[in-house]
Amino acid sequence: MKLSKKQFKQDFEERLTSKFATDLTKAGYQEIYDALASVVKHYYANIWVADNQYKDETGKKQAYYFSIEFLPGKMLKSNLLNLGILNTVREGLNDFGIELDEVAKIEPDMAIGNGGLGRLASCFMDSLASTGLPGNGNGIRYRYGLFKQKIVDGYQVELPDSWLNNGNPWEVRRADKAVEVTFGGEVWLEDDGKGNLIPHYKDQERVLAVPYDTPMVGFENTTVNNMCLWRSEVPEELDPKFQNLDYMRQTSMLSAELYPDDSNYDGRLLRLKQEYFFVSAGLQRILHHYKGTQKKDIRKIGDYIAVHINDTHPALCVPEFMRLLVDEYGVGWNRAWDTTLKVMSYTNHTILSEALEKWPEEMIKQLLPRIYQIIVEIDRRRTAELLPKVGATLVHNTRIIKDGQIHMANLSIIGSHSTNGVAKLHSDLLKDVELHDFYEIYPERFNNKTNGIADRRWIQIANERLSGIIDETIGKSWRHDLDELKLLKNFNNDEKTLEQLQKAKFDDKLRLAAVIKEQKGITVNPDAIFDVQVKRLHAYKRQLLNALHILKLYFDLKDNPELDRIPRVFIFGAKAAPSYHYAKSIIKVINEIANMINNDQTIKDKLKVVFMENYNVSLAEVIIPAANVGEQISLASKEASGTSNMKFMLNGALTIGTLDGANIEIFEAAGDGNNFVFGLTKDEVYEYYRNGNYNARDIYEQNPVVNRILNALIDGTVPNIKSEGREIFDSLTVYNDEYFVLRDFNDYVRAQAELEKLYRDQKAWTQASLMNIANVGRFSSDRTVREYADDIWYIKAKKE
Ligand code: 475
Repeated sequence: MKLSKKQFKQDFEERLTSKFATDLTKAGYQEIYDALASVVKHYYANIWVADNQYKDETGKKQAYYFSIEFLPGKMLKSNLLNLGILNTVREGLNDFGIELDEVAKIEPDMAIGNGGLGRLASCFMDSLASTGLPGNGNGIRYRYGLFKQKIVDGYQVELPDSWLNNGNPWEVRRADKAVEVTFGGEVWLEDDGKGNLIPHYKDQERVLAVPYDTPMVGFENTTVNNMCLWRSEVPEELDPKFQNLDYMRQTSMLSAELYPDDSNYDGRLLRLKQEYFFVSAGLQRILHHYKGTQKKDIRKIGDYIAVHINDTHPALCVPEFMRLLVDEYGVGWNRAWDTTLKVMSYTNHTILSEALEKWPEEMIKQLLPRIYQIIVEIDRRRTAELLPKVGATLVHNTRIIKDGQIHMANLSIIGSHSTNGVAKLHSDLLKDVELHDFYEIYPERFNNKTNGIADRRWIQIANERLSGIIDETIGKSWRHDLDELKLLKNFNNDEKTLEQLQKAKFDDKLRLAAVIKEQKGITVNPDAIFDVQVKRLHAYKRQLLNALHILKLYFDLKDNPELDRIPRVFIFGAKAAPSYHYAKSIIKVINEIANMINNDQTIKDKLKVVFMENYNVSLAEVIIPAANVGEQISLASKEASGTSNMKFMLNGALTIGTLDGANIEIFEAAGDGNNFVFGLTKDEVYEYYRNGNYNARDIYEQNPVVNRILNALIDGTVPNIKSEGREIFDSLTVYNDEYFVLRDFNDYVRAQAELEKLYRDQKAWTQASLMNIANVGRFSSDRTVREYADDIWYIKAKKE
């Protein structure tokens, strides 16, 4: 949009006064932030209205991304950037003596997601709008987002994240669009005399679902999509039977809290209620809108909407859509089923067995009696149809209802036309191993969509310095098309460019060093290699491998203080699920290793270890630009894709990583020699599984380095970790090291040494860094959502 500085200043001052009856001399940061957000909202409101009108009038097909988590972080700068007014506003505020970055800090992170899956959903939201694609989000407006992490005496402590305390200026409550979602009670079918079976209900519990819309503003275009988040409330007119406080409590619980677990299935009733709540509310709204604005034949709805099931949490979309079509809109079963297949698509985000969602049949029957009937019917018809075609074994292996449980992945695959993994390797594993039986039956449904990241947030906002240098070097076209970064390759031997890249990295390291000092009181050397591992804490991601290597470097220096080593700062950021005991023990151990090393005067600043508290999107925006090295060291086959790997690449960090997830595609894109690869391959891991011949104890006993490091965990060398040290020691040496940490240790040490060697040659290092940046284009989520649009959703971008 066009906006003069003068106009902005006037709008802002007026808003400050009209909203808070104050002026610039007296306003506090909260007031300044609220007034600013309100002005920004005013700026995009008209674009939003116009785009909604455009969508309604053209009746274009739209996609709806159903996700139980979103992780957008802060919105202020992102909205300013996308509106094209970031600099105008920054300068306008400067004239008033106000720093935009200080104002931006007031905004709490919107953290209604755990990790990769939620952040990916938010990258998609940004990319859909920015590529002009009509694609909307649908989720839950949790009152409390992901817990805030504190580290106390080395342990993780969880505090509530009450992010809505000061209001949320971006959202719009749409009470007029509220719908009801019902649970429990009894249902029976009666013939209506014309041969139709009509469901009748008794004693249902009713919950009001109120939508809150948050605009997703496209980058310098005219698209504004919607992220709809549902809040649960007590309906105004209630059956007296339900009018009690307990009911009120239960109802508001539905949208009270995000489940803080990542990659894990938790079979609690409340979770199932949440899943049905936002699925039912979202689909009802879509159908109302379709009937209301388009007045088209309901039987044609498959031509106008696509619904995406982001992991299995929204899998109830399949039976709920069937219920709405058949029961509420009178569509015949077969037609409804064909429509459901056409509308639905599904993404799998993990092959970890503990994440595979399944619900006891009895629970679904009690909580969602009509949905249960529909699932039974889907399963029955499918079994009858497929038995003669593919035989009993395949049918049995892929049934939705099996062993008294409803298998949500099976439901998602069977009830949709597309199942995708999130990186090539992951999608291959789905086809070849994890979902092989489904692949045999429905090969045409399987496809890959390698993840991507919203590059606007992860470089234009997070790394203005680097962005500026790139502008100076190759012009600004990359800001609209990340592939244009390829032009940087022409400067791979240009001393000035290389120097500027080094300087930018150094400044970003200074910025992070200040944050580390402030948060942890630790002084780090900006000339050291900043080596970063940030992601959820999980055994398969092997933060432990990193920690063991740090101990090795420490012992090397203790044995030989004169050793010529490039100083290193190891930086961790990770939340552990509150119920994940082992992960929390690893946090404690890393913190105590950090204490020991940081307080050892003989080590000076050759080695520092920092565990940053409360890793979240905003902290990532400071940490990742400052990284020289990104750690992507999961056990091959376990990390479906990873997305921080792409963020590091974009910011010119070199990756040390295994051949897992999207790392493989990153290594290939960046070119040989520009990253550090180590460890078992997926095939080698599977070979061990087949043969059962891995013996971690042998490595402990035979490798003196490993021996010494592991002993340090239990013999008091690392102080204050008595039970946690023992727990980890045992997991490796007694319980045979589930994630092959010891098996990959030597090769990791080798790769780390190579990394250090390259770092000594700053020119060569910076060239490798440049090659990573230059080749990152394909990891833009703009590319990813276009693939979803073309291959899965069949939606078209708006022409500007
Ligand atoms: C993968 N979350 C990453 C990322 O595709 C991948 C599961 C159950 C309950 C709550 N959260 C989850 C995940 O499974 C998850 O975040 N998976 C991650 O999805 C995006 O890049 O490799 O681990």
